[in-house]
Amino acid sequence: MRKLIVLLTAGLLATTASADLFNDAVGDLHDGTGGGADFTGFTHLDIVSLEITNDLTDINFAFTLTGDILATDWGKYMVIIDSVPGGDVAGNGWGRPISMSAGADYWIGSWVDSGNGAETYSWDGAAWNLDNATYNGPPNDQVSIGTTQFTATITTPLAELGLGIGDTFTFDAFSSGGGGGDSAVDALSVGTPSITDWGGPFNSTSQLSYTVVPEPASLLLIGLVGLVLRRR
Ligand SMILES: [Ca+2]
Ligand SMILES: [Ca+2]
Ligand SMILES: [Ca+2]
Repeated sequence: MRKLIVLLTAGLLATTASADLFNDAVGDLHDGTGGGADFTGFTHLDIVSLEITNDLTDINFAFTLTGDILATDWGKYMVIIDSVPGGDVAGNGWGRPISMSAGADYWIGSWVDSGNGAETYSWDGAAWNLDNATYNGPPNDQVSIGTTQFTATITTPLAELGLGIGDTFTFDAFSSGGGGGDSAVDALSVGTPSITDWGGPFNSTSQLSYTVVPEPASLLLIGLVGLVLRRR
């Protein structure tokens, strides 16, 4: 029994440690060659990675950037999600020139300036609706953002993205500037420049996916209960 538990625990640690970190190339911003904008000085827009984690109620999207996001104080960090059939094939919650042609269903937009903030949106089949914002009062304030010098982490309940344990969704993540028409200066799904000028556009054909897992403690408990039942 003890050996089984040890094996089970080791297996769980192995599976939970790997699948949730999505790396991007470093230095993959357009450098102005052939025209357009030179983004290479904006290292706080250069995505290094996105780490996704969840517990039984919440999901966290943690961006790591090459440059100091606090010193620059104007970066925008966004996540687009395709989790159910249908969706918006041409746009997103912020009306930016960014799309996911497979059909986007949810959008998270965040900003690391003006005291930081974040919003979540959902597509209702005809339009994008703002569901939560850090500046709203309850119950429409179910999103938060935490920052360090090189990271921005957005947290929202799974339910606010229509997700439950066991669900798998496709996603992409982006950085951008403060102009309403600014596109995906960096996209997690591609390791080469995603756009050559601020206006883009960028359409994501991302194959990145994440499965909402039970938290390790719950998994272990389920496993142990299973073992006990089997032994009986
Ligand atoms: Ca990058
Ligand atoms: Ca969809
Ligand atoms: Ca990229």
